[in-house]
Amino acid sequence: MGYLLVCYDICSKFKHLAAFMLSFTHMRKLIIGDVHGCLRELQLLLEKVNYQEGQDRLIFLGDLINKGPDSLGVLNYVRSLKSTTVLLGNHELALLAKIERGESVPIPREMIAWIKTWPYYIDEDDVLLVHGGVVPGVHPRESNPFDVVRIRLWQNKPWYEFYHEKKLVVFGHWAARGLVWRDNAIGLDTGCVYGRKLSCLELPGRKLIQVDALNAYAAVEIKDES
Ligand SMILES: [Mn+2]
Repeated sequence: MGYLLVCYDICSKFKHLAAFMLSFTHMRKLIIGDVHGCLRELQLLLEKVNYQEGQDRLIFLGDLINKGPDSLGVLNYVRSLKSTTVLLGNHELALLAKIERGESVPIPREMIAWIKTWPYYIDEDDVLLVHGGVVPGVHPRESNPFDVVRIRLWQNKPWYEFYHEKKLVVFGHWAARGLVWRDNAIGLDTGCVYGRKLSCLELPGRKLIQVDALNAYAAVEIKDES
């Protein structure tokens, strides 16, 4: 029995050591809130976080496009970066819906094909990533993508008031609410396109890095529902 305990002890120490060593080789996850065409601010933010292409992993929470000055510029730029994942936001879903209806859009075809490959959620060991939020009690994989991408309120309260899992959820989409910083939920849409800030969360470590908007590119909508 004592021997087993010693073995267990050594194994668990090794596990910690392995995790510690891995932390040096592991990529940082840099998670970016709603960009909405704010190309210059995005470039400034990546400079500020000292983004290292090929070493860091970039994750965008969706809504790269619309409202701001250079949607296509942002798409081109993000597409040119390595190790990048982009989530669908409601603005990208609306774009894809327009195309489905046969309407013309000012985005090239190959860009649309790329957008169609974006997931509407990412579930990793340390974090669950969505544009809007988590429908209470339902994993995103079992939810309608439109709900995951759009949810803000549930029974008149923020959806995260009903989220009690340990796993951190990082989301965008709620510029009116701004930065949300809770143990298990972090909201990163800090309204850059409205003249506020563009935000990045660095994991591990939960470090927040922000840049100021260079302009207010869009007027705040009354309900800021999009
Ligand atoms: Mn949104």
